[in-house]
Amino acid sequence: MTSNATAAWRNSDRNHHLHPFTDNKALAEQGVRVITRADGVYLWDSEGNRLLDGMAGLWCVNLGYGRRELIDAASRQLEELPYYNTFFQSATPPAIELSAMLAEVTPEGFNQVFFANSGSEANDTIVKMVRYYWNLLGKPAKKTIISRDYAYHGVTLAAASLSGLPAMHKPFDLPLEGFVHTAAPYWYRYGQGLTPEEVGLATARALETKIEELGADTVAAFIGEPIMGAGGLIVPPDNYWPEIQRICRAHDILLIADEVICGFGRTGNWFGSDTYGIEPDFMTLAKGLSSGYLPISGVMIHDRVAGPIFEEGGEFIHGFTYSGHPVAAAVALENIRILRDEKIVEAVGSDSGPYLQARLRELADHPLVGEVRGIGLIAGIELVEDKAAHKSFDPEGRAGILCRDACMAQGVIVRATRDVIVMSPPLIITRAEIDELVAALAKGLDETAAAMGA
Ligand code: PXG
Repeated sequence: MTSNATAAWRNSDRNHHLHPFTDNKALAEQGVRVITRADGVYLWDSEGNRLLDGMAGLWCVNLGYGRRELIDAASRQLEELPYYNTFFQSATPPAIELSAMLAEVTPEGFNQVFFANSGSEANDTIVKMVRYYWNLLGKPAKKTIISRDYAYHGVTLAAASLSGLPAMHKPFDLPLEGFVHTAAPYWYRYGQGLTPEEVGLATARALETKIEELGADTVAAFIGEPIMGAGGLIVPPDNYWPEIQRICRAHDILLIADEVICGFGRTGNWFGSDTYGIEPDFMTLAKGLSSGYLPISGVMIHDRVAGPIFEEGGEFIHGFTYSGHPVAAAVALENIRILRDEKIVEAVGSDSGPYLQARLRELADHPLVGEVRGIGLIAGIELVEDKAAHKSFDPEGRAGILCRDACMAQGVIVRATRDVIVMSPPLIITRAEIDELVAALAKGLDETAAAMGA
């Protein structure tokens, strides 16, 4: 039975609310799910259903829901000083303390941060900083930024241009000029008959070929997620990032690690760059920076590139009203303290991460499962029509949605991207909760196989 409150919410939502990444006409017919409260790894909807949140919201609620210290940090800061900006030669204590804390927890050589409010804004900021940097160095011809097919870097004009998903480009006349894409290190899709290392090397070398085609004197930067998230949980072979690193250095091209999903413990280290040995010039931070409790993002600027920007740039004519918002910064600061003091990242690396990965690999023999991949608390299961041939379903997407919906019917939220089922649960998930997630997946896979006639 749908309650009166739920019916009224559905009606208002249908009439007034345009949802992101949603077929709004189809949603209006179906009626929205209203999430009303949460605790730990669980959400409750307005009908009283309990849902295990296997996605940590949208890859962001790293500490889980209802952490008292985060709530208190926000309320204390709201009372003390709810807003002041970081323009006008001003700053607030939380913004200052957070910048020092970030210099401490990010890899060696990252000592400066620029604050924004979303991953998209941070990536947009990096695009401007890259142009600013090469203009300052007297190399204004270095403009093109190379990204990858399947990349997700956000939705503003520049961030969507960096993204490598055709559906994000076509309706909006993107990508903008100066944004090009190269192959992703997608072994399962490209690697029939090849080892992961062969695909790692070949896809990294594809970047070098692209640079040589364009001319290194016109290429400004390369951007990548350490593990690609929204594009289908693409885990790079171990030799991929070292080769990318070598190529960027050899051609004097800046390297940007988009840590929006991988940052703050997801892969079992503080950053995906630690896991894969990447030494970027810029890092994009968002999502797990505040466990999603309030919007805040950051651009970390390495000492290698900070010099010209600080010393020679003059006025940096860029910034948002809410850059370094004191309440969001206070929550982020407390969030990082908890991650550090409770050794949560270490636990993902040594306990919950390996446990999730091992349990998921028990599903690898299922007739629908082409590949189980992931590290730490990020994972993907690629569903295929023919395991031996690595053959995807055609058209793609139906198996993923069936499996996602079958999990949802059991009270477990996972996400389907194409036919890849992806997971990124809160980092505080217990072994028992992981068992609940995996049990739902096992049943969801069986139901999907039956529905697909496999
Ligand atoms: N970089 C990466 C790697 C992301 O995953 C962004 C940048 C943009 O962040 P904002 O805060 O502007 O959304 C993201 C965001 C999905 C999904 O369906 C993924 C994201 C956002 C919304 C949906 O998996 N990632």
